[in-house]
Parts: sequence; structure tokens; C-alpha cells
Amino acid sequence: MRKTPEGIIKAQKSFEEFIANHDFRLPREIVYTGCGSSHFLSQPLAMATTRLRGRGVALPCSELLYSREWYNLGSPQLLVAISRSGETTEAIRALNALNIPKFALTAYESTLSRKADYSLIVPAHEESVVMTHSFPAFYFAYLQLLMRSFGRETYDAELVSELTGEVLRSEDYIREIVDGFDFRNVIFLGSGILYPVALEAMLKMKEMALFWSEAYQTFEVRHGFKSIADDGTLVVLLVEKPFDWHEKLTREFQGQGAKVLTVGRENTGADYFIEVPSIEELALPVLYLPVIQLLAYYKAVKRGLNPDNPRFLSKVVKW
Ligand code: F1P
Repeated sequence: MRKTPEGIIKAQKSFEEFIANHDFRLPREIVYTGCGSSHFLSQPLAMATTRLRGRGVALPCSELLYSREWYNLGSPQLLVAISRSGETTEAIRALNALNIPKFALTAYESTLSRKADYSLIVPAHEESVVMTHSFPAFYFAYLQLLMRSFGRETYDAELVSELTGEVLRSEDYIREIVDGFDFRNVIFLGSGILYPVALEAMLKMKEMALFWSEAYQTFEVRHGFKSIADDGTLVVLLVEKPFDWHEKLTREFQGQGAKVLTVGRENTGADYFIEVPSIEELALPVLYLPVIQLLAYYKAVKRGLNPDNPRFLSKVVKW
């Protein structure tokens, strides 16, 4: 997490190298695929593609391989496979699932990059079994390529890097929250492009802290799921532009005894608040990810676990 600012700078370099060496523009219709965190990364990339008036679809590699007839993939012109290691069996196999040009987004020259027609290699290497700063770095490098391909102005990488540094200043506060409230379960809520960030937060809690967590599209949680929340629950509300419903939701959970942590631009009347600086909407995941990663990290530490090396997991999943 703490390497996020330098990860953004590396991402920018990778993007610049890529465009210097390839006369290539991303097409309008793209299918994204990955496994685990890389799948949760494929979701905001698909959303960003759609938001820029293209069409992005995200599917886990295994679904693309074995159940794609259940999904409407449209008429994609490119398959983007994401894998930090570039050696995950499902990701390598998924490259051949569709008979269209293939693009690899990875941290290494790898089997995946060699099999793809194009590869964007972002060397945000990490020792940890779980994916942390490489996630925002991959996201940013590819987003820059997407912006450029779709005729938009790219982001100022120095500025984005600095902003991630600002977000990381909340580290002590995050540790205090985790030390001060020994929550028994946690629910992450996010909407639009912050929903996949909530999903990734859920995964990080499970991977790093071996801790039960859930994630929902923000207001969907009221429809049955909220019954789980009580005085042992932390609800993490990721929200860029809160409106009155967010305040009502905060009060509703507090009425059930739960504590709410709002992460965003304004407090919603929550018990805890982490302010995230303003940034253009497509870049939002880059600023929210370090917060949720730190939360999982400190929960793991509090539980006496090694967040970088969780039980039963390996860095590369092979069959
Ligand atoms: C995918 C992944 C990781 C996860 C884990 C196992 O890896 O699912 O997201 O953290 O420990 O592998 P990759 O294909 O991105 O290398």
C-alpha cells in the first residue's frame, strides 16, 4: 500500500513506453478478464470503457472459459487479460477463449505477455502473496491508455501520485479505528466505480486478515442483507458525492448498533471519517484502494496474522 505513490509513477512510465513503441489504439468494445483481485480490477476497467462511450464487459477467466454462453459479450474487438504474475493458468487459457486480438496487462514478461498480441507491463512488483499497490498501478497505466485511445486528455501522474500520498496519511487513524473497535464482521458499500473497490476490500479482508466480510452496491444492502449488522459490525461506506440517502443509511446502521466509517469527500454523520481528495471520477479507485487495503492490513496485524503471507494461499494459482 505504502508503495502506491511510486507505483503510479512506474505506471506512467510503462504507459509512456507502450505508446512510444506501439502505434495502437484500444478499440471501443473490449472484454476484460482476470482472476481474484485481477478480476476485481477488470470490473472498473470495463466500467471506465463504458463510461467513455465504448463497451466494456468483465468476466472472471473461468467464466469466460467455461460458461461464456450465459453472458452477452457483444461484439468485442479486443480481449484484455489481467494477471499480476502472468502465470495464472486460467488467465493464460482464457486468452484463447475468444478469437480476437489479445492484450495482456501484467507485472512481468511472462507466459501471458508472450502469448498476447500486445502487452502493457507495469513492473509494480510486490513480495506479498496478495495484490496491493500493483492494483492501482495497473489500473492507472491502463486508464491512461484508454483515455488516450478514446481521444481524452490523460491524467497528471505526478499529481495523482501525490494524492495517493495524501490518502496514505490516514494510516495512523486507520490503525486507531481497528485498535479501538474490535469489530466481528465488516460490510463494504460502494456504488458505480466504487462497487468493485468494495469487492476488492472484501477480498483483502478475507485474504489478509482471514476475516469474514461482505460487499454490496450501496443501497442494495438495505434489502435483507443489513440484518447481519449489529453492535459488532463495521460498515465501510465508500462514497464520492453523498446525498441524503447516505446520511439516512448511516443512521439506519447506527440504529442497529453498528459503527460506520465513511470514506469520501464529506462525512455522512458516521462514527469515523476518512477524507479522500478530489479527483476526476474515472481515477477514483486509485485513491480509495490504499484506504481499504490498510484497513485489512491492520485487522490482520490486530489478529496476530502475517498479512503478506496468509494461510492456504499462494502467489500464483496453477492447476
Ligand atoms: C490472481 C490471484 C490474486 C490473489 C491470490 C492468487 O493472481 O487470484 O488476485 O491475490 O493470492 O492469485 P494473478 O493472476 O493476478 O497473478
